[in-house]
Amino acid sequence: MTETDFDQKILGPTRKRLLAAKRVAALTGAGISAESGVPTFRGKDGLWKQYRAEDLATPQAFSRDPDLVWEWYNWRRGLIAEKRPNPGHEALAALEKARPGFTLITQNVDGLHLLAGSRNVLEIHGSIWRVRCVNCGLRREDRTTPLPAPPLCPECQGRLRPDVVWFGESLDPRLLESSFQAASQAEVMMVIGTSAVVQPAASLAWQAKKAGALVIEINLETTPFSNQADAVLLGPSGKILPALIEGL
Ligand code: BJW
Ligand code: ZN
Repeated sequence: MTETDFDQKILGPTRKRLLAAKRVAALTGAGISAESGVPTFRGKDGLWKQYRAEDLATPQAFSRDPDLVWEWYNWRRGLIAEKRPNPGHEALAALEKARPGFTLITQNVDGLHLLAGSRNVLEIHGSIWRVRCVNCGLRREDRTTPLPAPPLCPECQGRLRPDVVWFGESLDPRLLESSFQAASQAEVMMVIGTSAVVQPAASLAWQAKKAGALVIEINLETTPFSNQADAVLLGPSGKILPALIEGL
């Protein structure tokens, strides 16, 4: 199939529905940042192939060895600091400008959606650019890279941790509530660059489908959600998203 065929036969009908919808939502995962050079978690070159989540992304790991956890987060902060949003992030920022009823739910902690100009962003797994005190709860942005490991709270000298959601931890109930609301009310839901295996984030895709949205999945490969999607667009999000919003 030529690129024009793909555009007309595959994207055409989906684009029409997307452009006609007033309430649109998107759930993004690590795949949307892959073309910016940010490593994904699963798959052949994913972080979990090289590192054990149990050693680095659980509250138990942080209690056991905060220096090790901070070493890993400092490495990732240094890597992400140099990355720029790609055309996939930019297309979603443009969609928000054209459709004020657009909600972007992201599992990503890299901040690249905000850097691309998206404003209505629910960062449900937190942000790698914020720190939080395990003792007094102080939370603030800190882009110093690297941070001294382990950094201490300026208010109470307690230990600071990355303000991200680790396995076994609850997501912020307000963010989760807003996300389920957006998924339930969306006429069109896009599920982009996520393996759709981590809960409760993945269930947002199922929720949108259950509530009657047209669900468009964009991924390099199929996922456990694909057979529920109304359209599965296989390819890089940095190419598909700009094509999808053309004519906005
Ligand atoms: C492209 C592309 C391109 C590539 N274009 N596409 C058993 C059953 C059900 C649930 C559980 C269970 N056992 C435990 C749980 C709960 C657990 C869970 O879901 N585990 C599953 C893995 C089984 N969930 C939790 O613990 C959550 N909390 C919770 O449930 O609280 C209640 C509770 C409390 C106590 C006990 C039990 C429940 C919290 C989850 C937190 C996840 N945290 C992380 C780390 C964040 C911080 C950090 O970054 O450091 O979040 S893990 C990691 O996975 C990260 C991601 O946000 C998340 C999702 O990954 P994502 O984004 O989907 O990335 P990948 O790499 O998986 O996929 C990339 C995709 O992109 C692939 O499909 C590629 O094909 C595609 N792609 N290039 C388009 N160019
Ligand atoms: Zn403190």
